[in-house]
Amino acid sequence: MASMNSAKPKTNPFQGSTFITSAAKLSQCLIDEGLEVAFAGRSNAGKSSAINAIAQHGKLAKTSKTPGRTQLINFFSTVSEQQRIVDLPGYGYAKVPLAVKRQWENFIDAYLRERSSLQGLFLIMDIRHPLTDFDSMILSWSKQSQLRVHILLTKADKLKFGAAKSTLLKVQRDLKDLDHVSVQLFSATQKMGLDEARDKLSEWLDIETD
Ligand SMILES: Nc1nc2c(ncn2[C@@H]2O[C@H](COP(=O)(O)OP(=O)(O)OP(=O)(O)O)[C@@H](O)[C@H]2O)c(=O)[nH]1
Ligand SMILES: [Mg+2]
Repeated sequence: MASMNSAKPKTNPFQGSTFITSAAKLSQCLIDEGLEVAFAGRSNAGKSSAINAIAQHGKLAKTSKTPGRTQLINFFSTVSEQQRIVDLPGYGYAKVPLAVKRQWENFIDAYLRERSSLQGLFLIMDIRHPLTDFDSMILSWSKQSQLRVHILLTKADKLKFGAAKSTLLKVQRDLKDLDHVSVQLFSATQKMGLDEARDKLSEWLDIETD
């Protein structure tokens, strides 16, 4: 019998992910077929970096030190164009003109409400600022809409491990009554939590893993 120690490293089903298209309004989105998981969160939280880390592709989704960089909804194909990851523009970035901000936010709202292929949300939070008002709003909306949410507490490398772990426990405690929500630690730079995030995405996108 093969020993446990001989287990090969897991293969990454997201490694071949490619950009498909961007949309600035709902009518420009891809046909609403197949399965999608969208990455949502405050501006600058680390959504695009998380997608790149999961796909092991540094430049798949554009990242930036300047908040508000992702202004369009970007669609990525994973193992097929029917199993997609979607990078949403960040919520709540104050420095864009109010009219532009409203326009993005209406667009994200419409996408979240109307998209039938949406299987669940990856909600990205900077571990140093978890559960902002925006995050709480998304969580209560997702409960009403019966949409699953998986939270990545990202930039975990910015805290000592003990502090990161206690933030994880606190967030889990705060959300213990929400059974549609799960939470994990993550760091795009330290490649922490990748297997756990990939397993959840694979489950939601119906991708076979080894
Ligand atoms: N230390 C550290 N920095 C990170 C991590 N993830 C993202 N960053 C940094 O945080 C900044 C924002 O990252 P993005 O991935 O562009 O954030 P975003 O949520 O896509 O931002 P918007 O598209 O503007 O909403 C960049 O400077 C990243 O390098 C992480 O895990 N650790
Ligand atoms: Mg982004």
